[in-house]
Amino acid sequence: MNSYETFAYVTKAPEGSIDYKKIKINSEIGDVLLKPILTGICGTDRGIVNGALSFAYNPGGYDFLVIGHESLCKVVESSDKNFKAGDLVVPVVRRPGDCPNCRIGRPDNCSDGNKHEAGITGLHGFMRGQFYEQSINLVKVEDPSLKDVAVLTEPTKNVEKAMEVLDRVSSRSIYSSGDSTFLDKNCIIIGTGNEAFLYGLSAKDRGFNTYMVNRHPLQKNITEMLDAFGINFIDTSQDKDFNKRIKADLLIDTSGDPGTIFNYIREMNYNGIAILFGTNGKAPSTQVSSEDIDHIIERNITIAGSVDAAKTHYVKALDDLSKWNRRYGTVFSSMISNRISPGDTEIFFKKANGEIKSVIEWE
Ligand code: DN4
Ligand code: BGC
Ligand code: ZN
Repeated sequence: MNSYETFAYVTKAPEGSIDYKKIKINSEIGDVLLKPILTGICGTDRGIVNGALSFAYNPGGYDFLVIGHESLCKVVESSDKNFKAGDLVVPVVRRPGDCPNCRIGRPDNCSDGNKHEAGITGLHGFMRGQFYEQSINLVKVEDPSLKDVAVLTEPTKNVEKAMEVLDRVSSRSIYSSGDSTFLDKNCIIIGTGNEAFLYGLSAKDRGFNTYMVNRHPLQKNITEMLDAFGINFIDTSQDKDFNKRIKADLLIDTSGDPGTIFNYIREMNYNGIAILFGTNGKAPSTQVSSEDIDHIIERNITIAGSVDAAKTHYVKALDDLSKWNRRYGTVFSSMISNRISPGDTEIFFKKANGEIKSVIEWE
């Protein structure tokens, strides 16, 4: 058991708040001591800080939660011979409970809710000067050229899991076109944040005609990046009938906004698959009509939730990052658009100018 003091970003869950201060960790199990290099800020962190995610809670014995679940860390010392000082690692978010899925290494599919998530549900996260981890929870970054982008491993692992969901669910019918590809299939991604970008790259890799939508224009640096990736952007405040013009075979929601989600689901193509991913406890409710239900049934539309991912998806995510980094170079690495010093708390309330991914730079 390790006990120590360190500086950390702390919140109170689920009410929300954010503070950067010295904290005391009373006891922590772990054979590897880590220091973060970069930690990413995502929609989930902002949701917790703003009190919009009711599922977040503090670890037992603490009246606060160290926030942060996206990180690239450096090993400081290790008593596990598979890790040595200087190694780059990404710690996983979810820690298993005792259900059948958790016992086979799939806590992402936990069947009773008794798992924990670092920085989210009952376990301290990674936005702190140092922490101890059990080596089983670490994924090594073997490709040194990923140093600048490996902080994106965690958000990318969610995309790999969702694509696994797509593969499973799509096998209920012939989902590809007659020529065996997805080249005439449409993927619509709701939202233009970091997860939407990673979904866009993955959908493009699979051959989909890929569209990202938001209800306002985007800054030039963002549209230029989308052009480089071959992803279309639609500003639905201008193109109000886009949902009727282009019908989705694959819909991915990163907004958590029920009204917007149903605008697309009620127009989806036959055998369409909607993957719901965004969570926003403060989004307004919407009405679903009997025609909407008929549409879903008569066209064999699947609506699937997808959360988190398993260790295998972190490994696949690292391969994605290597591929995208090689293919798109600095356009890809500039997805890490804003670097912040420890202590800044404003970034949890307001996106930085031109933000795709803001990170805290610890060293
Ligand atoms: P984010 O950057 O806040 O992304 C949300 C995106 O949705 C932003 O681009 C929003 O635009 C956009 N948006 C909101 N409302 C609408 C709307 N009505 N129409 C179109 N676009 C809209 O966060 P992120 O990319 O880090 O994460 C995306 C979401 O996934 C968050 O809700 C996370 O909590 C959730 N998430 C889930 C998992 C999981 O299930 C993992 C990671 C994240 P704007 O308002 O910023 O302009 O495992
Ligand atoms: C994380 C997931 C986690 C989810 C909880 C996301 O931001 O990437 O690992 O399960 O939040 O909603
Ligand atoms: Zn996240």
